[in-house]
Amino acid sequence: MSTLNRRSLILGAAGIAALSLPRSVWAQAAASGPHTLPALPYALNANEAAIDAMTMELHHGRHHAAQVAGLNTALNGQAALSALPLDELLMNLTRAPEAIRTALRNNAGGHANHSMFWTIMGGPGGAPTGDVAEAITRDLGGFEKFRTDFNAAGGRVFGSGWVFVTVTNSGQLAIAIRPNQDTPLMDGIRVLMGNDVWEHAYYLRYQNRRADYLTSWWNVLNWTAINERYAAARAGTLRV
Ligand code: MN3
Repeated sequence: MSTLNRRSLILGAAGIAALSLPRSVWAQAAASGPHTLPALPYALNANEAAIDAMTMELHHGRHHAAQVAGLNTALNGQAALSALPLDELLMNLTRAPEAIRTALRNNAGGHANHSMFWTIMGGPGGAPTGDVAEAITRDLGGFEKFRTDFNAAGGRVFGSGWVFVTVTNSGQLAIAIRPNQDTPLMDGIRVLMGNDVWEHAYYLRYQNRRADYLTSWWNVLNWTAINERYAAARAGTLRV
């Protein structure tokens, strides 16, 4: 039996068992759990060229932290689901008990999206480098067109959501948008990079001017980190 099939059986059994549990089990708060808030890989003021330190502190320390806590709460008592890596959890949401599926979607999605988001910033911005630069030229029409199209896509997100660049295991890039905390990972598609266009990501400095935030964001990108993600995607080791 393959690992995947064995996991499917385990999840299936867990789902059946979970449905028979009283509703109050879902409401129990988990003080800790399988998922943890990653530390920022730089100081809170490292992205001042686009994002102020107070926004970074609230965004990471409150918003993202709340999603990690919410995810662990939703997973309370879910041994099989708790054992899954975050990306596999997102790829298997339909196997989760319906009572916790929305909480998992929102909180696991948010945890994955923000974990990616922190790692691709803290850099000097500028033009893309390395293999990513070549892929952008090949698949997205060059850096200027890519940046214009990406910002336009981010502007089209109605309400709250994300704009991403997805990557296949052969290195093909594409721009994608998702509402709320949804992620292409839910569709089995890997994420190279992405920008958070929820108002909490930019409102303190930019108020309602999302377009200005989208434009400034490129000034703090870390193309070295993005190239590392690109190499991992092609090696089949990129997770969230
Ligand atoms: Mn956010």
